[in-house]
Amino acid sequence: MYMTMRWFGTGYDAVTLAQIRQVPGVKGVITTLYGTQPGDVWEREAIAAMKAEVEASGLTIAGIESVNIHDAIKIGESERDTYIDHYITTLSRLGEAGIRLICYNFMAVFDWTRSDLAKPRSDGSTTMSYDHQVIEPMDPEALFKSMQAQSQAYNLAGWEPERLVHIKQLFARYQGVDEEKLFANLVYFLKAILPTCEKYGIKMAIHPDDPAWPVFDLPRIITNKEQLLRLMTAVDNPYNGVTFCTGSLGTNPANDLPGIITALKGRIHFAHVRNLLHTGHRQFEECAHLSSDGSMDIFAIMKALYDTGFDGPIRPDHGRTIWGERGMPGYGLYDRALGLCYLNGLWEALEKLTPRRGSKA
Ligand code: DNO
Repeated sequence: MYMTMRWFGTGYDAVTLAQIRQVPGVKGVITTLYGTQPGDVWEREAIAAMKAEVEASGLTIAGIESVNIHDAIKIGESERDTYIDHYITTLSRLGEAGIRLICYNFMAVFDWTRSDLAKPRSDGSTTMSYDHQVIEPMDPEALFKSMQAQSQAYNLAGWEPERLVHIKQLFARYQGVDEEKLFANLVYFLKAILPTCEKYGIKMAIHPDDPAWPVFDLPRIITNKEQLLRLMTAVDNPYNGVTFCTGSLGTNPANDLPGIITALKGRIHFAHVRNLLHTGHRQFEECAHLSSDGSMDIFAIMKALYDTGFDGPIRPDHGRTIWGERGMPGYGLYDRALGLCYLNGLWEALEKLTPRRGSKA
């Protein structure tokens, strides 16, 4: 595995590359051109500047999270081919810059959803949490406003204000897009872009839906093992792969995370590893990465990744807000750095206990 941290870019992230460089074992960052909108063609100069800045800090760009997908592609509207062409141009430019991993999602309207971005925990930290009973009766616009209000004035990934001011129209455009249609649109998109991915060696890694059930009756197509395998089979190409996000798939306690990792062997191109505490039906809070702080067996997850030969980028995911840090909800430095060290420790133990053939351990 290749240890990374997510970094949102200068001007967007409270954490600096210099700080990330000092976290033990970090080799690269996962970043994006945060100022771009879904559908934009990324400028070569902007890609080059992003790369130069990261490399000057002694790190690499291990992948992009995300190159977001325009709603016309998800909905299957007539302009989708134009936006797919834009996506292909962006992919080619990223490929020319040596970038080989793209994380994206195919969620309708909203990216990840939470009811509270700063819920106090008994350990004195605050954390992001979700309660379906709070979300479901809300008006989608109210949810958007509540996420904005709690964002500490940061731009939250996937909650671009530019797009979401048109939330009513967006919902109307998704009328009639059921799960089958959304899935077919995803397959159409992947088939169109994969020749470019093959040309540059770019691995596409779909991020699962977060949470793993429908919100506001919008269709959800990437929530469990069956759906992931269906996608892997429908576009059976090694460049069509998965971001294995424990925090998203793990929202549903019925998902056997190590089992899904085993089933996806060879198709997991990127891993987000973090823990959650289930607090009720469709209710959870984010906790420390340590297994005993939440509901997941993080050792078993890391072991499944190790045993299936995972060798892609991995990153700690959302952290609690601790030690008085002020930062983007879920993306402060301190708790993610603690999580990262724990993941490194588990991996070192796995390597030393069961060396892989050819491994240095
Ligand atoms: C939230 C993230 C998501 C994720 C996208 C991937 O913290 O997990 O915003 O990056 O869904 O496209």
